[in-house]
Amino acid sequence: MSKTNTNSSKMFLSGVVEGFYGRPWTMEQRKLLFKREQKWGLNTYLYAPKDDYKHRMYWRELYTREEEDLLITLISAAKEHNVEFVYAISPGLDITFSNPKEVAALKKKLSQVCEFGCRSFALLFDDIETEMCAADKETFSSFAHAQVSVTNQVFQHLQAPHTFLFCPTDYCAAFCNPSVSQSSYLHTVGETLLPGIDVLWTGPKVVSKEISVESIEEVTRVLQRPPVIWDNIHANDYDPQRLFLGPFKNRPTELIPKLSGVLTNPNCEFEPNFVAIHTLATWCKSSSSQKDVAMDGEDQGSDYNPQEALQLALTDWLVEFGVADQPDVSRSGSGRPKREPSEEEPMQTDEYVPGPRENPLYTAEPLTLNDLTLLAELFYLPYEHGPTALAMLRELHWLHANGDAASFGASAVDGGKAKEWRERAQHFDDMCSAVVRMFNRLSNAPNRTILYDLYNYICDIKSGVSLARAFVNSLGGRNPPPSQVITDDPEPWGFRGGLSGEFQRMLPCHGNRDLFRSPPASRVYTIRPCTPKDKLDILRLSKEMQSEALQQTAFIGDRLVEGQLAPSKHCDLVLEDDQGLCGYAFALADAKTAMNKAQYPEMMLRDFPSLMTVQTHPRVPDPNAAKRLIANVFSSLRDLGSGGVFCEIRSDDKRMLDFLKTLGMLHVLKVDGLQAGLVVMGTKL
Ligand code: GDL
Repeated sequence: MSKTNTNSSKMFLSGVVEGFYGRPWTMEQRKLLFKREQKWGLNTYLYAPKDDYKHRMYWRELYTREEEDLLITLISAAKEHNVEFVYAISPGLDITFSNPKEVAALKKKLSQVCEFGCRSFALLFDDIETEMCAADKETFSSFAHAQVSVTNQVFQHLQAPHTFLFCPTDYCAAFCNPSVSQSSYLHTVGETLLPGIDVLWTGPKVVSKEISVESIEEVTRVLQRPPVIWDNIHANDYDPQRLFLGPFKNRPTELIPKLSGVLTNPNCEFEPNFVAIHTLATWCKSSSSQKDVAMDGEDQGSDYNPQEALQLALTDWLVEFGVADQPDVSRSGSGRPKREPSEEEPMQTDEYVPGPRENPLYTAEPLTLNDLTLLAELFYLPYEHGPTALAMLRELHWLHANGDAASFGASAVDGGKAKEWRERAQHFDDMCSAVVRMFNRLSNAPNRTILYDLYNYICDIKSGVSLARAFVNSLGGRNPPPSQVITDDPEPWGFRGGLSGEFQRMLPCHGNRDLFRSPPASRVYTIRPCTPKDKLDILRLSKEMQSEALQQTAFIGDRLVEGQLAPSKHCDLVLEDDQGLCGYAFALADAKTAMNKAQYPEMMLRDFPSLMTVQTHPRVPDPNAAKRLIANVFSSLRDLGSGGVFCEIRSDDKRMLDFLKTLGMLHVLKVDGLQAGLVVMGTKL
């Protein structure tokens, strides 16, 4: 694709930046990328693998003869496919900008790559210390001046490279101090970087949810040139559990004539980038960009539709899954044996043919477009789950919050609720089955290379979904399969995530980010330890929330609120808003210490040894405030070694029951022999 841009006659750069941390792609993968880029109309590849030794850490080192051969082959492969190979170097970790020897080393390295046939270059200063060394401070008035000085010298040394890119240290709006328009760093870059050099920009953030036309106009003014977008929308190097298979999205195509290019820095795994790159290509080809050039910017709207672009990409990807391959048999195992039966000589092969009363041979079900759509929806975009994933989360949340309806049934109203619960549980189960089916078909797909790149992720989601399904079954009174039961001595997949998972679970807000469900909080709340001065306010809130009738039964939790029992360490928190105290949560790590008789069954206390009492005033509309309060207490209980916690609720305290169910952090426990008028809700920690 060679598209002109309204600002200059330069080619609009479109394609891929291999700019992520971790294992770089192989030469073969890069060649396949060039082939695909050409087929889809993309024109640029920026070579910038962060963890390649000679790109960043040992940037001064020249390439050996063997490396030279590999790079020459790669650069000419790009040329064969009409893809501009841009060689990037990241000297920022340790370069002394003011030392001429350092600048000479940089020039020498790039000259070497020039000899390999490369005509386009980039200097990257992302992700480095912003403090200059003493020697540089003596020479340059600012970090921007230091970077620009070296970049301009290198640019001139290379004598009119096709493309030359500069990645600033402040490469997104969030990094600019105090703002894009007032950033002295960006102003220096804009004013002093030579006009032939383009600047890379990731948008409002490192991983930008949206990139608006206004934001690009603003940065263009400061940089005095339209930027080339380095798009991290599909990058997954920051989280080993995430993969992004959703479409290129939330970048209006009206941006195209206002940019110098867009390069996507996608997932670390090569094969799953089929969607990221295919949909970017569709975006670049969309009519709004063509029209803008052809029709004098007349706004006719865009014909880019992310959903349609995704379907186009998945349709093409499905074909790839069907292509049998044998990825490096010597290293990674055996290829799939051919099993086409021959009618003429059936007995001359070594193939096993089952007898009449033996097991039939296993035949793999073919993967479908629906399977791939489901896969993409489960691994969608950084700020958005796909529609099916969202529906599964919503259903699970509802089934959990209304878990007690599963055992209703006496009255007509209850019966209706129970019916709804069972129907929705069945629907949830069906959605889980579809995930497992998709996993099985993917595992049997002939293309093992794609499968192996996806395997860890699909295995992880299958296990996550299976656990959720077992949980819903147990809420509904159906037994989960034995392997999924959460016991005192679980298998390692019952406590997922390793040490990092442990850390996450201990952080107060883990699991309550509600990134995809709740609107952002509109008021400011404080959660702090309770002090003796809070006592009256706590009692007032507690009394206000309970009617006279409700106060007749005395619970352990009441003794915590009234101060007759001391809460465990760090398990006494209050919630405050601008009007004062509006909530509290107290807990006892070992509830047994407060019991003078066998008030609760031993079985229950083994699983849920701790007790919590919680209250928030109805003037707090944001459930997240209460969630955070409770999550903090859970975290302290975990620190004290507790594996579970329960709350006592009066069965006629509908407000509290509804409130706790809405939070979705506790579920009603079915406990035999509870005193009348008491409901207990609990959760494992
Ligand atoms: C970054 C890094 C990039 C990394 C990405 C996502 C730029 C300019 N640099 O900040 O190498 O892959 O985040 O983690 O984006």
